[in-house]
Amino acid sequence: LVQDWNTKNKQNKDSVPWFPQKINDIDQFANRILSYGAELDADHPGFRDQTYRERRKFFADIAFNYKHGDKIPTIDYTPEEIATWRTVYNELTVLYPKYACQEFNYIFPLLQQNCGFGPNKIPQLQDVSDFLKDCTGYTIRPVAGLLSSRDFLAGLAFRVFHSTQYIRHNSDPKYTPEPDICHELLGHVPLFADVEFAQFSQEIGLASLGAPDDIIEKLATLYWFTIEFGICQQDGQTKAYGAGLLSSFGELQYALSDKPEIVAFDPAVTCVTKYPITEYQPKYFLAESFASAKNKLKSWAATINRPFQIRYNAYTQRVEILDKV
Ligand code: NLE
Ligand code: FE2
Repeated sequence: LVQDWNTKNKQNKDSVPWFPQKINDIDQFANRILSYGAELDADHPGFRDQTYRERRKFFADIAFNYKHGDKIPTIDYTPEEIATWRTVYNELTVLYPKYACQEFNYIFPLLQQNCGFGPNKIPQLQDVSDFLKDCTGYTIRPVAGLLSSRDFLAGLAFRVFHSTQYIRHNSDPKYTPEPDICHELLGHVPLFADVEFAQFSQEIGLASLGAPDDIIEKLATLYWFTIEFGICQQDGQTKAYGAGLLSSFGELQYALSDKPEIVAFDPAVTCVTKYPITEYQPKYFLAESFASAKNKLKSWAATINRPFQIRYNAYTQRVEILDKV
């Protein structure tokens, strides 16, 4: 019998923040959106575009009503939305052979063959979720906008990836500060199909469960400089594996030019580095290899001190909490 550790350990109630223990607990927090949900800020490129704002509201409602186990609704993307996708897709796919890491380039054709990736159609999240589930057990949940770091990372513990379903405003296809369907599908999805990367991402998620705020911030920063903006050496060349780079044809070229500062990836240093979220990164962390980034992060995560241990049970889709003695 699985006990609810959150209520059982009353003495820890104040010191250990609530966290999901089974996969459908995610329903309880997936609607806590920080920004960029249905309401767009005044500096957002779509702020003055009433049609775009209404469309964003439509997508936000789908995400708000979504419950674990539901099929993700199929979207009839408009010709304008498909045109934006086509621009992003065509610009990026010519860059990938030179700029993307090998793992990414290995998986990309599989997405073209199995999930309808191509310039003329925006792939449907449910199809992509089914594909990922088959590859690594990852599934997708639609989300209306940015979640808190704590909530977003908790999803990864269950191999659940929160994905936006709307597309960026057509006025600036080469870069958007907020995630959109191009970012999720072209940036994140390919590597979530990689067995080791999937495991690496889940480990960040498991490390975050019940962690204090300062650790969450460090994990979120590490996530930012690896899964979002990581670069690595491969065969003597610098390649991108971060999703924020792989979905922005502006930043992808900039990141691998001689303009930004490049420093060696070191979790202890990286985790306390500040970063901007609405412009190209001034600094990237370079891993000796993709595998090295994963190993270093794993070793760093192992140093986090928690009053309990956590292990994921994939049969029950629950986390098991083991008291330390
Ligand atoms: N800047 C990225 C893009 O344009 O695709 C999105 C980053 C989301 C964190
Ligand atoms: Fe992202």
